[in-house]
Amino acid sequence: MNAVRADPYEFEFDPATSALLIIDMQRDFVDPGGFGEALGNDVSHLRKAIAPTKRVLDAARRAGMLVIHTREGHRPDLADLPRNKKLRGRLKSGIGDAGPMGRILVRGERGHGIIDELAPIPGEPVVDKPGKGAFHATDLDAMLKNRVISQLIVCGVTTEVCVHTTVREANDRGYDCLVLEDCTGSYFPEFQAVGIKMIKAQGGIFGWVSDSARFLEALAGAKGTARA
Ligand code: C5J
Repeated sequence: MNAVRADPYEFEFDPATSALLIIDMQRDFVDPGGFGEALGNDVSHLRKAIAPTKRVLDAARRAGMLVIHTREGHRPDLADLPRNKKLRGRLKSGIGDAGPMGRILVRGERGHGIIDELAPIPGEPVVDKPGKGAFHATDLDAMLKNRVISQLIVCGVTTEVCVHTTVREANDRGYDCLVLEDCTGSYFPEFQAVGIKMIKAQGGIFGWVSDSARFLEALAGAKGTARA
């Protein structure tokens, strides 16, 4: 086993049974001019996660680890959009409406796509999820079980929403999650701080927290067990 320096204690992992899970690094959340910014959010808080996530992504690819990307969004006919999600926020322009980068959070639209810096490459599954959690109404659990994955290295946005929901879902399904703090982001610095704290509180109630540098150090020294 290899160990990453982490809180509340070291995270032991095997690259062959671990996957890098990158949550919702989509233009509409992260890029200037997208839906997130149109709602009045400062996307620079999220953009800080791009460079460290890219370093982790490159290293995971080199190590032969499974890499999975997720995107939050809906069918063009919006048949999978719950009414409460459509109505929430009383927005003038909400999900399914015309937005700055195409129809907001609709699959196939530019804003729904993953940012160029972290674009998936052939062979990397992309999970389209209609909810906040990556396990709800998706085949993520089956994909992980079929590949005998038991540990998730988690990056992405936003920390207190889709990252948290996914980590909680994963934890309840028996996966150990290591969240890389500098590879996550929230529009609200106070939510970022407390969201990260909550994961590792009480002996790691939802999982472990580390950062990209510590994970890269551990991966560089990892025993050669990754899949081909
Ligand atoms: C949100 C997400 N915040 N990916 N989505 O609606 O966290």
